[in-house]
Amino acid sequence: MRADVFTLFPQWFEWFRTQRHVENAYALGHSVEAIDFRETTPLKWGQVDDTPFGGGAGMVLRVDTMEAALRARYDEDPVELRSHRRVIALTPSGRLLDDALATELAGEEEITLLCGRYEGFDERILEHFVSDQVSIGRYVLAGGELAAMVVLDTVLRKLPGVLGDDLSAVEESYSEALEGAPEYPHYTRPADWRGWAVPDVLLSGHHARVEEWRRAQSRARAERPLP
Ligand code: 6GU
Repeated sequence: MRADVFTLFPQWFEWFRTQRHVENAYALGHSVEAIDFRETTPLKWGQVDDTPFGGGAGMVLRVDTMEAALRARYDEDPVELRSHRRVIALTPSGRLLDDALATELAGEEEITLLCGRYEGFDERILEHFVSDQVSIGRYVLAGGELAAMVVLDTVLRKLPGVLGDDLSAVEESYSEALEGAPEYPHYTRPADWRGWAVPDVLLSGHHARVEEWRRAQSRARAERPLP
């Protein structure tokens, strides 16, 4: 996967890259590139945003700035780009990120993530340049950067070879393997701590019974109300 992230804060992604599983993804030929809107803006003094028509608080990312950034990168009219590439705007009101969407994106060779700041994007960006709007939850962040990192974190860990053990990403909370249910509980040594014992079945060495216990736990967790 090649992920391009358009942002006003490309340096934030340098930290993101230092995570073990992101480093692993790079070693396997995947990449995350952060691209600065200011470097291609057609406006003076690196201007990229402006005050909203009609008044109100905050600044809005300009459509001409966005078009220039996308054209410089892809050498194509961004109106066409979105017909053959996922161009994803991170917005608080977008499609909620879940395991199914992460799996879907992990199947793409190339994706583009657009991070807005302040009050967000000029609506014409969303209408004409973007194929998807994605949100990581119903609350507002100061910008799309952290949301983009959340999307990339969950997508990259699904790529084969990125986690130490590929099976880690198969049977986990909300995965198809667990029928969308939360994961079963895990225990490790010590087997007893202050009288808090690990369930006997996990120490039994009986693989089929362990499997059965885990499925039952996972299902029970799916049925009880969220904390
Ligand atoms: Cl994707 N962006 C912003 N700015 N805030 C958010 C979000 C995205 N998802 C939840 N809150």
